[in-house]
This record gives sequence, structure tokens and C-alpha cells, in this order.
Amino acid sequence: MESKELVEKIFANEKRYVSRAISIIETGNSISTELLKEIHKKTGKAYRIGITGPPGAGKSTLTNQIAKFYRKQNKTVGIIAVDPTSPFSGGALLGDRVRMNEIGMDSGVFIRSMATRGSLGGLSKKTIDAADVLDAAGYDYIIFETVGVGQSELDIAKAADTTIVVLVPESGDSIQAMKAGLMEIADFFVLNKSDRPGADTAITAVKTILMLREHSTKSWLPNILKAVASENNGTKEIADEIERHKEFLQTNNLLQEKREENFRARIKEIVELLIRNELWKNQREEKLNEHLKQVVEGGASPYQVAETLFNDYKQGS
Ligand SMILES: Nc1nc2c(ncn2[C@@H]2O[C@H](COP(=O)(O)OP(=O)(O)OP(=O)(O)O)[C@@H](O)[C@H]2O)c(=O)[nH]1
Ligand SMILES: [Mg+2]
Repeated sequence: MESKELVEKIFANEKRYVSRAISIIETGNSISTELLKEIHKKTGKAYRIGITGPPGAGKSTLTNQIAKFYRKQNKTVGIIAVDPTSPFSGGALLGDRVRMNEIGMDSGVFIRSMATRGSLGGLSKKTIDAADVLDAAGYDYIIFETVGVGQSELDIAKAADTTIVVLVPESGDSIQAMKAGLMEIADFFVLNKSDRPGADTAITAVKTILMLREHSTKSWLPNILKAVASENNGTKEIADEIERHKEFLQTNNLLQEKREENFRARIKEIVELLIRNELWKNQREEKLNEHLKQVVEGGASPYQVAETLFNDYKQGS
């Protein structure tokens, strides 16, 4: 199929083709680049929500409830669940499908798991590229679900307009979240599984950490809301908080600023990728191999070799 034709089908939100476009993006080839260039003009309308937190916190269950809530308001929802890179979490995908089955049948919902494992290029880059497809297809809301364990997952969550960190009452969870850098990225927290003991203690712990943290001048104080996603408790409050945050960003001109920041990071990443690809062309890899023996034998340091290769690159050879 011609790239132009595919672009039209994306704009018309033909799900089969939206799905195909995301598969193309996963491969990260040149068609994917052309596609992303073409669809950009139709992006920017969707509101992007990142939902992150420890494994099993109830992120998928919550995503499901929020999507249902938006559907009742006649809003469409695109969901990207990022396949955790760890081979130990192979079961997560199937679980997500089961939990999201209900909304998966709805024509106003698009669900996609990203299998980025083992592919070249950043996990976050491809996920954000895929969100552009959903944006261009006209979804009102885009939800990213990622496990808050690694840097790429945090990057995805940060690329959203509103980032929600889901925690559970289990002891030490809030402390772990703080260590993993989740505290910094949260626009608000959801204490899910509040039906379990220790919910109030956990809320107090998170509030204490938040109070100790130096507040930014932007005057947005992250809230913490209780929820029982499996019983659809707290969903409306969460949706309201998303709306409140959205309005805060808009009235303070911060949405624009945030999106600019994200584009800056994204453009840098693309440029770096282009440079890297260019760098390893022209038999430079072979040149590197030629020098390896010297390095092993102590005749040259890795830095010397690196500088030689880099200077060659700068001189255009
Ligand atoms: N008790 C209780 N269980 C819940 C609640 N929300 C979700 N669960 C259950 O917790 C388990 C994990 O839920 P998921 O929604 O798959 O959690 P997740 O964070 O998406 O998990 P991963 O994507 O694997 O990291 C499931 O068995 C849910 O039914 C809740 O509020 N209370
Ligand atoms: Mg999940």
C-alpha cells in the first residue's frame, strides 16, 4: 500500500490500518519515518495520559475503568500498553487482554500492546510515535500504561500531558516509588487497592514525602486519591483530577510549554539516532575491529581509538 493511502486510512480511523501503521512504527524503518512526517499535521488534539506504577498495582484495571468512563461521555480512547521488556513478565500481556476485553469490543476504543523488546531504537520513542498515529486517527484521549521500573518507562510516562502514578497499600511501596523516580513525575497519585489494609497509612506516608519535597514554583500540588479499580470505585474522582490538571496546564500556558519540552527531547533523540546510524557506516565498524587487538595488548587506550574514529567521522571519512 502506498504511504499516502495508509495516511488517509489513519485519518479516517480505520482500525486495521491504524494497527498496521503501529506495526510499521515498531520496525522503525524508513517507511515509518515517512508515515510519521505525513501524519504530524493532524496531531496535537488528543489529550495524553500516562499511567505508571509498580507491577500488578492495578494499572490495566484502572485504565479499563477510565476508558469506560470516557466512553460514557462519548469520548474515544486509544490505549497503548507497553510490553515490559523483562522476559519474566511474559504473562502480563495475556492478563491485560483479558482485563481489557470488555472495552476492546467497543468501536470507540483502540487497544494496542507494544512489543518493543529487542528492537532497535528507544522504547519510549516508538511508543510516542505510536501515540501520534492514534492522535492523527482522532482519539480524544490516549492512555499509556507502563510499568514504572526503568528509565524508558519513566520517559513514556513523562511524555504524557498528565501522569498518574498508581501505588498500593503494601508496606514500603511509597518508598520504593520514591527510589524509582516515580515521585517526581506524578501529577497525582492513585492509591489503588484501598480495600486492603494499610491504605490510610500509605496515604499518610506519601503525603509526608510530598510535603518534604521542595515544591516547584508552578503551584501544582500533587494529590493522592483512593481507588478500588476492581470495583470501579474512585474512577470519577480520578477523571475529575485529570480534568483539573488539564485546566491548570491550560490556564497557565503550561500545556504548550510541556509539549515543547517533549518535542525538544524527541527531536534530540531523532538527531542522535541519525548521527549514530551515519557514524557506523563507511566501514567504521571494520576500522574499530582493526584497532581492537592493539587495545587488548595495551598499545592503545579505548579513548584513543574512540577519538580517532570520531575525528574520522567529523572529517567526513
Ligand atoms: N483487591 C483489589 N484488587 C485489585 C484492584 N485493582 C486491581 N486488582 C487486581 O490486581 C491484579 C492486577 O491488576 P492489573 O490491572 O493487571 O495490574 P497492572 O498494574 O496492570 O499489572 P501489570 O501490567 O502486570 O504490571 C488483578 O488481579 C486485579 O483484579 C483493587 O482495587 N483491589
Ligand atoms: Mg497491566
